[in-house]
Amino acid sequence: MGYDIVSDEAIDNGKATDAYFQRTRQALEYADKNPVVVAEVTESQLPNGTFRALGGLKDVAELFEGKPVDIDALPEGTFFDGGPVLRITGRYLDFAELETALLGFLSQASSFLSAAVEVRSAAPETPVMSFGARHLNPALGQVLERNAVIAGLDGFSFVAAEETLGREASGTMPHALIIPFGRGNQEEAWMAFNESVPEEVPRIALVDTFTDEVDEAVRAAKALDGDLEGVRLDTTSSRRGKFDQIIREVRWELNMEGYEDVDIFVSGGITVDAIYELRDIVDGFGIGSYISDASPLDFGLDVIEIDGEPIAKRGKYPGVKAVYRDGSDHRVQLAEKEAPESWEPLLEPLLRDGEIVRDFGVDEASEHVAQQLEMMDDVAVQRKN
Ligand code: PCP
Repeated sequence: MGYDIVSDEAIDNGKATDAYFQRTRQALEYADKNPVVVAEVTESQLPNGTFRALGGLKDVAELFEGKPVDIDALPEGTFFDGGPVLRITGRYLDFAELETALLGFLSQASSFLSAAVEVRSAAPETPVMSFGARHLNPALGQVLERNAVIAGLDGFSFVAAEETLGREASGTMPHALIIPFGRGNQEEAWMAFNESVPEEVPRIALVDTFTDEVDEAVRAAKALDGDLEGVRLDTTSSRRGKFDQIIREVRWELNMEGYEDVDIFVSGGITVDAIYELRDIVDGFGIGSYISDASPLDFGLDVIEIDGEPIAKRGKYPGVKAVYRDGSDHRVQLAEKEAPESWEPLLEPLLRDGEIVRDFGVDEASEHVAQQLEMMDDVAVQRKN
């Protein structure tokens, strides 16, 4: 039967498109029109104070590989505020049907990346794991984890992303491991975990399954005496009350019993506000929905030049543009105008005549994000709500 997931082949050959692009081709071919155009992809045309981070370029490069077009784009992971993030130059009918997949690749990946960068900035010193694959169609799990890693998160849980990211997925135990041992037998579950999983897996016990977190945390510490590295509180929302107070109480009682070294991790519906509230009293976060549920960015593609002449639909700015950055200040202007020397141009070649002219290492992109977080510390990258 197969999954409802579009194949690579369908994406490559332009079938992952909206039907109106097929009509566009029919009409333009009928009228014998196939001009050389410049098209730009923007979220907002001019800076408006809202910063996002650009993801999805690896898949865009793959999509356009072999097509006779030139593409310039911001480097993967670049924080941007308005203006074109990508520019295509070529004959319109050489890429007309690819618009749908192009915008989808950029919109979804940039949504995950922007949310993950927001999370990273909220918890710069605290380990954060990406747990959101469960909320997505599995076809998107790898996109989620790639962007979590680029944002600088400390790990991810989705095993199918291991190969392309060249990193191992991490994780310890869900409630599904505890429940089969039965109420009151949590020790057996924690000990079975301790005795069965490879040494390098951190011993972190889930301590909210059947009884109070304080009770289970101390019991887990005693059961795995010396081996337990941490406890995880995934307290269900209906029982959460004041989560910070539950965490403080767990810390207090663990310390009182001599388990000062046992760390406390939290997960389940953690938002950026919760991160700010809890980051000084926990040792790590598992974050899923805050990143995976972020809205896709609203990118659009517009033709802004035909056969060398500026043109645009109403409400869009005609002419080929360049985007510049000076510290945290962004500026968009016509590319033909000379920019002040101190301004750094942000668009860089991605493809030349269909040949990919960039590498897409996650380490490089991650380093790029880290540098921007340091240099632009007055800028807040935000997820789209
Ligand atoms: C955690 C929790 C959330 C998952 C992580 C992601 O799962 O129940 O649903 O958090 P999010 O709310 O930020 O998306 P586990 O405790 O590992 O698994 P389960 O609850 O299924 O036992």
